[in-house]
Amino acid sequence: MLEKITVAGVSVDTRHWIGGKRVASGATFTDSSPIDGSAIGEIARGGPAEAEAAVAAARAAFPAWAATPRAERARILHAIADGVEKRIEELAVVETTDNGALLRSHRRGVMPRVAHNFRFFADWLLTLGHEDFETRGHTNHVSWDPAGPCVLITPWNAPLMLATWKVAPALAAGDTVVLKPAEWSPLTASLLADIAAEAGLPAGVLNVVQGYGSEIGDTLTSHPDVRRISFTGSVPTAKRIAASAAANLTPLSLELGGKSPLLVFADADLDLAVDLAVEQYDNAGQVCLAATRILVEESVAEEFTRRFADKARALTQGDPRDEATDIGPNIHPRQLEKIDGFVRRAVEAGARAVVGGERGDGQFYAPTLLTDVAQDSEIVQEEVFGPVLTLQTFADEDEAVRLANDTRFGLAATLATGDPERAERVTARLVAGTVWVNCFFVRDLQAPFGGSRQSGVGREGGTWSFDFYCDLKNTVTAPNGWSHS
Ligand code: TXE
Repeated sequence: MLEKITVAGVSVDTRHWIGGKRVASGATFTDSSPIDGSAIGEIARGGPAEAEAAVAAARAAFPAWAATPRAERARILHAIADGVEKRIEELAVVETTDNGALLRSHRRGVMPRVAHNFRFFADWLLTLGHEDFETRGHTNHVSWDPAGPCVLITPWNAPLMLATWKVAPALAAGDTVVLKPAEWSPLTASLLADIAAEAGLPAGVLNVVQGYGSEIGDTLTSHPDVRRISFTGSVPTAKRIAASAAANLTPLSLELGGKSPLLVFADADLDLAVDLAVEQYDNAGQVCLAATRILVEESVAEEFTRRFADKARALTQGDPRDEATDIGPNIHPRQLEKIDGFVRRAVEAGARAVVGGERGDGQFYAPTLLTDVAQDSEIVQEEVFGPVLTLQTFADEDEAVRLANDTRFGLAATLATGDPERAERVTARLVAGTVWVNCFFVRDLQAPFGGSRQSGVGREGGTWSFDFYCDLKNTVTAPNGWSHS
């Protein structure tokens, strides 16, 4: 195994990062690019031994990091953000090569947001006030104590973005971290380890272990020294992690999938509604928040569908490094098989592909819109995680809400309506962690983020992140302090 590989001109270390050192494994796995299916390189394939070593390193580094003054922790987080900003171009090209998402959005949107994740939680840490109050002359002092080593397990659809929006608050809180990136997109986590070390983050505070979740995951998630587990990924894996964490009752934050609705009312600005719908193909549909179920009021359904189809057919699919590309490839041949299977079974069950409905060359799937789908069908109920949307109609507000809420998920919902009162009424009845009204994907780190039902457990963002990554402690002191008189 080569210790370092060159990816789009950038040198990337393929080994784990444990206790401030690069560590190889005997075994490796091949990382491939979704752009053309070519092999990028061999990556260290961790197992229980590396998981143990990483947790031990995080445990050893914890007391000193937890005791580091907040201002110093914040300074180092800002230095990491500086490092990210200096390497935006490198991070963007490596991420695009690794996961196939658009280079232009990595360059201009995602990587600047990665830096912002560190700055935001560094600043928020400094505003986090201890609280004092009195009970019958006794003082209560509520403090935010660092919790300990955290295991952070992340997916491939937005690798560095999702990793850092866990890593940054955990480090800010004074916790130490074992990060396990997805095996389909392992590279930018390795670059983050370099950046953090250059920024002066002490050895062992951030550890990165590579490998298959099925081989390394259980050791991490059942480990008695791990104090928090934050996971973004699929529902079945989340259930497995929850079962494994139950051994030690380790607190979990789970950000899972969705089957979010876009509700288009007849009073909506139809052009806006069409734009919101087309936006759901972003990242080739591999977005947990995507509103993949379009629900349209009957009276405007035909016109909406016509305008949507025109726009969707005009999208450019191709090389994600090309500025003109709207939709890149899907992450992996297995994901493509999965998408194709969903669409084929839906069509066999009577669905009609108004747009797309088939694979393209290589790892591309044509942006697809399916109509004539039943509410209880697989295609309406299950997350596809590809550029596949369904369209259903509704007669009135009650039916819209009933259809919108009728899945086992509750991550997000988007409304297109020209009536503010309707927006308020409908929003109040929707089961969703985030509701967007006449907009989509506007995210602020101050806001709580997470899902209801099987879309997740817990919320992260702003104070909610510190709620999760800290142990809250209430200290009660007697009225006369230390003396008995
Ligand atoms: O997810 P997994 P996969 C959904 C989406 C997609 C499906 C499958 O529907 O089609 O999940 O994707 C690690 N212990 N989402 O198979 O398995 C794994 O190594 C500990 C939605 O890639 O959940 C990776 O790092 N960890 C989602 C991470 O879990 C384990 C984003 C996610 O992989 C593990 C991704 C184990 N036993 C997929 N097994 C979203 N919410 O945005 C695997 N992992």
